[in-house]
Amino acid sequence: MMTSKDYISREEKYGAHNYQPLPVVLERGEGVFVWDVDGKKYFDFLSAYSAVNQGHCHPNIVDALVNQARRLTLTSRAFYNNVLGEYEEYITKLFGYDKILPMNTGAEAVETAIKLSRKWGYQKKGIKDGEAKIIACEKNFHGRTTTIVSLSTDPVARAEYGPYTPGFVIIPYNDIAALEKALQDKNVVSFLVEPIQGEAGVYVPDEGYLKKADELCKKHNVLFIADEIQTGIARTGKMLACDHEGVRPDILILGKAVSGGVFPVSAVLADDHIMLCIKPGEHGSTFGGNPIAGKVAMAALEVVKEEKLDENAERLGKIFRDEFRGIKSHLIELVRGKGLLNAVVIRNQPGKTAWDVCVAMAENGVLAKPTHGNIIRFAPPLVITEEQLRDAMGRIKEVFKKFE
Ligand code: IF1
Repeated sequence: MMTSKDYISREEKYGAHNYQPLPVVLERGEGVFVWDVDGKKYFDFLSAYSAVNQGHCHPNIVDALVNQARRLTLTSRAFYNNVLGEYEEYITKLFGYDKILPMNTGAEAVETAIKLSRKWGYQKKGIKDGEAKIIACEKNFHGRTTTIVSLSTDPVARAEYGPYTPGFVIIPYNDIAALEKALQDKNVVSFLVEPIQGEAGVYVPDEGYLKKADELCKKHNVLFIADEIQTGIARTGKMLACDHEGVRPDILILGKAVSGGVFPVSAVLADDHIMLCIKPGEHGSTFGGNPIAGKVAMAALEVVKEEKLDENAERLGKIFRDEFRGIKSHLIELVRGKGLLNAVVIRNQPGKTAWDVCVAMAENGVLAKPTHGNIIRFAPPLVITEEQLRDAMGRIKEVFKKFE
């Protein structure tokens, strides 16, 4: 019989050390719960970084996966398949865009948006070849490719991966004046932004920031690109975080929960005058647009609509923040977030760091992960009920009490 320790040391021995997981070995999931190899049950308050919004192993999504996998898994885009068009029609109508370009991972979709906005800049704005610039924000997180880490300001994600891709202008997040200044440069083609900065620690910008930024982009004929890979698909209480301010991005990037975490599916959405700047052969992917991805994504998005996960996230998010703000603990510096994307900033003390809190919460049946040393992200699957949320909150409170 393998123990948890055996599983962990095997990963340590044979796997690259590019992660440092909490010492929990999971083997099964259902809804908001996961179970470890010893049969211990946990609330999952990470949801695979907001990929599992629909809950673990949602039967409708798993059925879509299995049924399609038995018929046809992959054709490549060298041929048509009978699912892709159905999916394209479904998702473009759902989000209100002319076209989708299907990819697999979030980083690939961000790369696609970068390439697409540059193409648009050369073809539609008449920018001289090789001179396009893209504005991005400090503390952004858009993925792990060499180009994307080139616009990162986090040394952990970026250092020693150079030489870096040029053509990015970095401005402070949530700073309209800085954006306005950067937009004076005529070579700017797009502004790439997270509606809420996830990796930075769930940093919610001031109300009106996205709206104002979008207006400024329009005024300067610059594309507003929203990376909704983490904030999208009902996580923040609306289908898209941009919906809170009535903003419609020129280019919308989706990933993670588009598939309910069942399969890698990402998407770039835009209207024809932008999307058709890419011609046959100029971009693609072996797996992008495969029939499993299409069926899985349609099933996953239907679950979001049928189960009204946006409304649930909005309502339970408020309860979560109220309850947390009611905890009397000098370890808690502040609680912030929107919908069910929340973070708690911890005043780290020796033996009472965010990591220690997460280890103690795991022992008490709640899984969450520290980031940047002192921030804990709380993002349960959106299918969580009020009763389950209150149960989990009780467990979290016990941990903070213990640390007093
Ligand atoms: C890791 C954080 C979450 C993303 C946004 C693009 C991507 C991501 C806004 C890339 C990915 C991840 C990936 C994961 C950790 C993680 C994360 F901690 F970094 F911030 F979610 F909270 N845009 N986010 O958040 O998507 O290529 O991974 O599919 O890299 O360790 P991907």
